[in-house]
Amino acid sequence: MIESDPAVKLSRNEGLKHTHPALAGSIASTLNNPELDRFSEDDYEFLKFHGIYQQDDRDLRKTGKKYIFMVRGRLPGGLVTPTQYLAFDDLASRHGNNTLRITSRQGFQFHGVVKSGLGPLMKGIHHALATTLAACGDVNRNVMAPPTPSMNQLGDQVLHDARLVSDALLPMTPAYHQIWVEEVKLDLTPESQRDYVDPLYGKTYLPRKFKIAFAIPPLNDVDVFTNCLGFVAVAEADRLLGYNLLAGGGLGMSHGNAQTFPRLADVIGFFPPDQLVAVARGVLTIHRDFGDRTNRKHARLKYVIEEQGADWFRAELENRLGFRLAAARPLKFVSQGDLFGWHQQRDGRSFLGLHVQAGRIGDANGCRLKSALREIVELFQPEIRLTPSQNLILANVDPAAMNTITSIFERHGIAVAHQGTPTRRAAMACPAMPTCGLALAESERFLPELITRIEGMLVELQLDNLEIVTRMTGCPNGCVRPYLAELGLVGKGPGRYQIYLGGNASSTRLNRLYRESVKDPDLIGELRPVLARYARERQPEERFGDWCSRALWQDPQPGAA
Ligand code: SRM
Ligand code: SF4
Repeated sequence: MIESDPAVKLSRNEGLKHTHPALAGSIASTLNNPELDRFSEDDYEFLKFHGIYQQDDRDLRKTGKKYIFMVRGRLPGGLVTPTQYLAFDDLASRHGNNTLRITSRQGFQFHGVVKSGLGPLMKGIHHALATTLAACGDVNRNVMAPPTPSMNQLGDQVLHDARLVSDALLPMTPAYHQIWVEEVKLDLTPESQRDYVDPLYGKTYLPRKFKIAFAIPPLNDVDVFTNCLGFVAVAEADRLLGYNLLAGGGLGMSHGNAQTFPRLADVIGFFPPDQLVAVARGVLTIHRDFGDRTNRKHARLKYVIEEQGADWFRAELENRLGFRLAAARPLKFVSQGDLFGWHQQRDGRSFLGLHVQAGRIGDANGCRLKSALREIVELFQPEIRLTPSQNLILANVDPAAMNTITSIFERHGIAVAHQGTPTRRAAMACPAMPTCGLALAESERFLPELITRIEGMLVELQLDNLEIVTRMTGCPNGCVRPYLAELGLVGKGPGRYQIYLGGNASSTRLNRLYRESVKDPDLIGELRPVLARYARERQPEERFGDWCSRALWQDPQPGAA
């Protein structure tokens, strides 16, 4: 609670939030000024709370900066109605770079939007009954939940709970609607905005972002331990008994700054379903009140729990809740990732799991995924679900439509029955170049070629059908959670990567740094001897990540559950 101590120097963002608590800044006047192609540095910080990032096309920097915007949709549990999907597809063609990007938190991103397209894009998203409010910024972000159409009633209940929590934690600022939807003329002077106080977040919101995920064991398809707050369903015969509460996960770190590190959440306790929203608010307000507001690199809930301890955290939460949490129930995860191909739902209808390379829905290289999806959604109106592994599910499909859908995909160059090797399907990459201002190296654009090289090496070593969970990022912020992968590649500089090895199949163990900086052409050369040794030494059924964790280091790497 350092905010009230005048001797403490707060970060720049704290000052901005304090003087503009409604988060409007001067966004509206810049938006309506056709002479300007960008927003001010201050407004850039407020735009994030509205789900918008000001970027520039880094491929074009040599010839001068071209400002573009990324817009991120908030879609709890990754649920998208067919009408929304068609609207997003259309908006991406008209105002974006003609692609939709599935994010690693089940959201959609529009890239390459120019300033004059921002207003119509935002309005279009609103008309599709979706929002970008709080998709970014110092607030609770998109809430993740298992997207696979439920094989039992529990899945529906958990999705419902995820949406409940998401709604309960939304900021209330009227600025979003006034700027992007109603076009009401706002009194934008700082004086008029100065006294606004959000009922939950207060005047200065959170010290930093906050992330929540729901999981249903034994599947950990949301990487629940990497979230600030995790809810793990505990059930008996398909009936939800309550949730195990996890807190203090997070992955972002900076090269050369040992004060920053990836951390898995602690298991705190168990509570019944009717306390869900109270517990979510309790954890969020601990972050609000105890998070570091002086140093944004140290401002995540994970550092509060690391430094104060899980017992302190539990006592503080119980104090806020006014009741004690029960002891955590046993919890075990066995796998992460998605199902691919056609499967049957509990209600007799079908769903299709579709691999989307690095989450990018577009028409390129003979694979016209965007066009295929548009045709299929128009014809059959399936529900769309976005997965935390950047894939897509077409749900609630009439079994009679399966063959036609499969053939539409085939006509557009997509083989539903053979969606790539296990390693390709299990790979993820963040956007990095050319849109991400923080990228040190390529990621999404490099992934397809890198996987082709890995596939070649696996054939050479007679490991063809091996699944190696591979995740690549252009910098150490960890946007596709590379620190849990069996093979993690993290950008160190142009064309150079750190290699991390030793994550497990259930996403419950952090991997370890194996090589500090390897040039892109040397990556396979570094990996081949490790894979060759694994091929010789592995136990029956032993995964690559488990072997690395056991054989490459003397001391065991701690895991979660
Ligand atoms: Fe992220 C910043 C993309 C999930 C940790 N992330 C960014 C920005 C906005 C760059 C920026 O600040 O200028 C990236 C935009 C790139 C672009 O051009 O689109 C970006 N992050 C993404 C997405 C799109 C990656 C993807 O491949 O899907 C994901 C959007 C999820 C969503 O829908 O909300 C995304 N980011 C994550 C995750 C994974 C997760 O949440 O499960 C993490 C690690 C978990 C965590 O938060 O610890 C993550 N992103 C970061 C960080 C480091 C935060 C930290 O604690 O240090 C940054 C940098 C920052 O916030 O300053 C960052
Ligand atoms: Fe950008 Fe780094 Fe996130 Fe990749 S991991 S999107 S390079 S911030």
